[in-house]
Amino acid sequence: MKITLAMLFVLAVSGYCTNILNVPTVDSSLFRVTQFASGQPLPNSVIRAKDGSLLAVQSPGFSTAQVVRYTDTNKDGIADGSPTVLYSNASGGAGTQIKSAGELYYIGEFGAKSITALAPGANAGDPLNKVGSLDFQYPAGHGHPTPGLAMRQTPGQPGSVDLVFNIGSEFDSAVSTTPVIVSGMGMAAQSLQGDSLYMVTISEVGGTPIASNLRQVASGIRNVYGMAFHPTTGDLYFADNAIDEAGVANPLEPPQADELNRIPAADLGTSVLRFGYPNCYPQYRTNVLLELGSGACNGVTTSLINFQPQGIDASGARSEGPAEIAFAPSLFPGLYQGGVFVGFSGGTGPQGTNNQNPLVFVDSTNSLLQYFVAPGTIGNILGVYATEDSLFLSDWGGGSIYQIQAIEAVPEPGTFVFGLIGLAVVAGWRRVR
Ligand SMILES: [Ca+2]
Ligand SMILES: [Ca+2]
Ligand SMILES: [Ca+2]
Repeated sequence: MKITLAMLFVLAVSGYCTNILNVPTVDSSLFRVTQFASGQPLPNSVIRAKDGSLLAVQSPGFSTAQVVRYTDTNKDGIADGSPTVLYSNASGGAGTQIKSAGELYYIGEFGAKSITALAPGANAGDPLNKVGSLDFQYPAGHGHPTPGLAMRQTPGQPGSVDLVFNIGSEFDSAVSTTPVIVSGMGMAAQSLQGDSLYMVTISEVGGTPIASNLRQVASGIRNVYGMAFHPTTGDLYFADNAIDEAGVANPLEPPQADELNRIPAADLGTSVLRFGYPNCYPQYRTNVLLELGSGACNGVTTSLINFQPQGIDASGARSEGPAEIAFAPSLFPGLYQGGVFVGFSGGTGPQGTNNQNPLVFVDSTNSLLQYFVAPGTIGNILGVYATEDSLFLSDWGGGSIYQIQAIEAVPEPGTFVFGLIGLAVVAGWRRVR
């Protein structure tokens, strides 16, 4: 196959970009990176539909929650033009995540304070129809009313899915006092505690979601947004947003480090593990477990790893505010197998720019932590989603979706002369088969 200068020019201007990877920590020759979509209103989260298209939650004006559909017919990592709107709720407020483990999709609607169930139509491009919702009543001034979601098929119950969601903390660094009320999907109103994760089983048989068996699965969390089930063990991993710093300027750093935690599959729904907030937590920068009060750490399940600054320098770059997480694509190189990618929304540093917004990789032993995309590279990495061979990053503030695809095989020797763009081209064309 002959690659012409004209082709290279087209690629150069049409979204191929290897520069968001944290080179040389990351070997960029192992990946094809493309700007899948750009100029979009606050893209937040994506999921692969059954027909291979990509559904994304976007939020025009931070007021309307939408699900839009992208296709990439030639599989070059760049969407086929503007997406199609499949669902739009003008009173939904900003959308958060989109998840599915069966036939229905579930999205978080931050403004409506709902988790909304959407049914696909007969054809992949048909509108999504709202068929139910869980509706939350938060006390005024509640600090963390943001729905984070994880889903799995219910073990031993065909046609049912388990939905895990967070009830974040009412305050920044104190125990929540006012219950949150939930109702919907056939459930009468029930009181939920802040600082907690809950799981509910939802039957999708017949197309209308019916919820049951609502139970608390964790306490002592502050604000969990990113959650994912391990693809082989079924353990639930989640990132917890730590107690905030008092100000944005160094040396005012947060007291607590953001955490990666785990609930073993055997404990999920059978016991309520405690994770320490607000009185037992790892100190920022030192990892020292702080125990505020006698016995505060008794029985606490400690974090797997804490998100500490990596090679911090005068720039103040670091990670702050974990968002979605995803286990590594199964076709990513060996180093990444079994590991977790964690997006960070970041925050404005003392330099006036967001330099706390990396994509962090944690390896399968929870010992290696590295920036896969360095702080300050793109906007707010709220969305991280894995397919078999790709990570999709939703850059909320930057309005873009990126695809990072593994280049699976060693390319033929002749293709080396084309450099990185050449490799990307070859990988893209091979994939069209
Ligand atoms: Ca394309
Ligand atoms: Ca925080
Ligand atoms: Ca904790």
